[in-house]
Amino acid sequence: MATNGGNGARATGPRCVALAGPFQSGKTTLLEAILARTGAIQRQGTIEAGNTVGDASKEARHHRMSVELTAATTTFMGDNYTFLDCPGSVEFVHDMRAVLPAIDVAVVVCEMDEKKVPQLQLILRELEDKKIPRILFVNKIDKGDSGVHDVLKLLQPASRTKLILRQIPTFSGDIISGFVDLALERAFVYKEHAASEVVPLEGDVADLEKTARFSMLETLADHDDELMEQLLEDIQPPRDKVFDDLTRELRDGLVCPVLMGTATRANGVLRLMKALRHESPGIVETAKRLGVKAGSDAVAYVLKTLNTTHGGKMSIARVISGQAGDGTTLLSGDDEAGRVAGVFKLVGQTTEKRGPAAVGETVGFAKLDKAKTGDTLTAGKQAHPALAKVEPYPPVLAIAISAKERKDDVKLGQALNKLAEEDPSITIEHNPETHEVVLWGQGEMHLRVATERLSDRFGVAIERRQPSVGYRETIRKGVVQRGRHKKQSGGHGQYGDVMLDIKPLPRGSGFSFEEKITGGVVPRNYIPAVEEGVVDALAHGPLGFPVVDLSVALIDGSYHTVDSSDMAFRLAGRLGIVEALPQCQPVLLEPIHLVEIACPSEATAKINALMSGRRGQILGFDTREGWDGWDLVRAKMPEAEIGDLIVEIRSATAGAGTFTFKFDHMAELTGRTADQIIAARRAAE
Ligand SMILES: Nc1nc2c(ncn2[C@@H]2O[C@H](COP(=O)(O)OP(=O)(O)OP(=O)(O)O)[C@@H](O)[C@H]2O)c(=O)[nH]1
Ligand SMILES: [Mg+2]
Repeated sequence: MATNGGNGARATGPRCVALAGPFQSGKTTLLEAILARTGAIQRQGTIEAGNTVGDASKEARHHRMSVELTAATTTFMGDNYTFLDCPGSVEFVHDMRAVLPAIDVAVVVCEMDEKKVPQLQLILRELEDKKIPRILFVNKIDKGDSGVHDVLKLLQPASRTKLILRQIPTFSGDIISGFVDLALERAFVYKEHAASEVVPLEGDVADLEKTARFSMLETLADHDDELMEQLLEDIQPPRDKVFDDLTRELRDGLVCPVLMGTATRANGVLRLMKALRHESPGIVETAKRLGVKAGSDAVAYVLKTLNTTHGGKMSIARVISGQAGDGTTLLSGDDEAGRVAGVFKLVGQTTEKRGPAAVGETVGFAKLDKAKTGDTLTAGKQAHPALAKVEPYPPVLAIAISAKERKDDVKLGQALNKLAEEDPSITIEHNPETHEVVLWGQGEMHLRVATERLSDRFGVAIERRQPSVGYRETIRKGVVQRGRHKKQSGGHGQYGDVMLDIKPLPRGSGFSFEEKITGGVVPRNYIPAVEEGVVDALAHGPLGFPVVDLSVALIDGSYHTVDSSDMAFRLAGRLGIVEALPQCQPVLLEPIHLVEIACPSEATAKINALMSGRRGQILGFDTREGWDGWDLVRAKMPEAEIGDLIVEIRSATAGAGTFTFKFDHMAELTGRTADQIIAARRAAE
């Protein structure tokens, strides 16, 4: 039974811990080390050998990176822990963001690498904003010159809360061979794949320890007056008090403790587990944060829902209150999410059937047909209000896709729905004008993995293309043109005759139709048909694109009492336009968007150059409000140039930069670029 953490007392019961952090920092390797050290697996696999518990999907193995969430449950000193290994790539960040509401604590795995500090900052900000307790784990300290001497100097700028060093490294020559735990005041030497060994704390190391411990205590004392007094009076605070403060200040997000280690050798892993066991909050605190009262009806949060290769659905969920077992019917909002057909313990893709899930546990619920990632599930009649609503970031890159074979069209539609249900950061758009199915996502790899899943998991082979740009055309000059449709073939003929006055309109006006018929030369009832004919013709102008920003007035015409019909007038209207437009100096229009790029300030100059190189018109830049060391660059840019803009922004900002865009206006485009676009359109037709 979980007990209240109180003011520092150890939380108990099942934990749910996210492993987050910048791209490739070693999260999946750390998960592997944790599972090996806690006995959930026999041997620690490696990314290089492709045998880790995380990243078990074909796509992840192939790309050697995490492309989705992995959940794995293990036991440590009698407690149950579920780790959520989150992808580090910004393109898959939604899988991390979606789990945050339901976790007790995040272990943010990072490296002593200046280039990755902006990415670390992004992740820490998200955790800070959502008030999620967090511990930093500085990984890869086996790497030569890991700069670990100055951890705080390098990493503090990434965190708005104070970092506190919980450990200092000890060296043998240039190599880190162990550490001192500053709360325990004990020195350890690392053993490969085994528990570190306690060694005497003496000599220089003891002196270093004193200084480092003092600064740890000073930081803790910022939020504890009693401790501050003890420090001022040179009184050694009791060890329990230090642990209580560490626990409370971590729980309240006042500090971010820093641990370190080497995931590949499982060094520092037991220390991390002990910190989680003794200092991290548990389900009681998390339920409180979410505003869930302890009650009898189960409330659970869907961390991720998956359609497995065998077609079954598995929803990874954490039970926040009550319990849920086989046969429980769960609601999501007012809809039924489904009936639990099996509760599973998850260790990556290995699943093991188990009994009902108790409060705090993270399990797989099978066959919740309607569950989506991020849903709040409730047993009982009354739905619990949503625990969180994590809006995905707006998509930044698109591809147009179609089934390779016509017969797979329906299957493709179903597969796309499933894809979006698993990953809300993918959106699907049907372009009614071009009939394209456009897949929007967070980047190149995100879309590549999405299309790989369509074929591997859902069995639909697809073709991908660049999506069409929303070009239009307009006219620069007016004309009065006659349109006459006359056919005399045997019996009943066809007759429609109109005179159209066509004029350009200001940009953004669209299209207007007016009739100025006098004396009934075109009978009233045929006029709508004329307009329809005009609209038909405007859908496809002489340059190949929809025609906008013009007015058409019906000023004259004639009819035939027997042969005139709606159809004949429609054709006449259409003909008039088709003949008129080439005389009106047609010109191409391209969509221009207002683009806002957020980037670390050191990349601003590069971003400016990048924008100018893509026909962008820089409007200016500002510091990004509330973001130390970041700028916001604003520009107007043609849609055609935005296509893969994100790829270049990311490469200029070590992955940290982002942008948003919104339609601004249509602009005339002439010259070579326009000629090429028109020629390409002709060729495509
Ligand atoms: N030297 C060293 N390399 C490590 C350590 N931990 C991980 N690596 C290597 O770093 C690379 C990335 O490791 P992963 O575990 O996939 O990192 P990740 O954070 O899960 O990566 P993403 O999920 O794609 O962001 C692999 O080549 C690992 O072998 C470590 O402690 N020391
Ligand atoms: Mg990973």
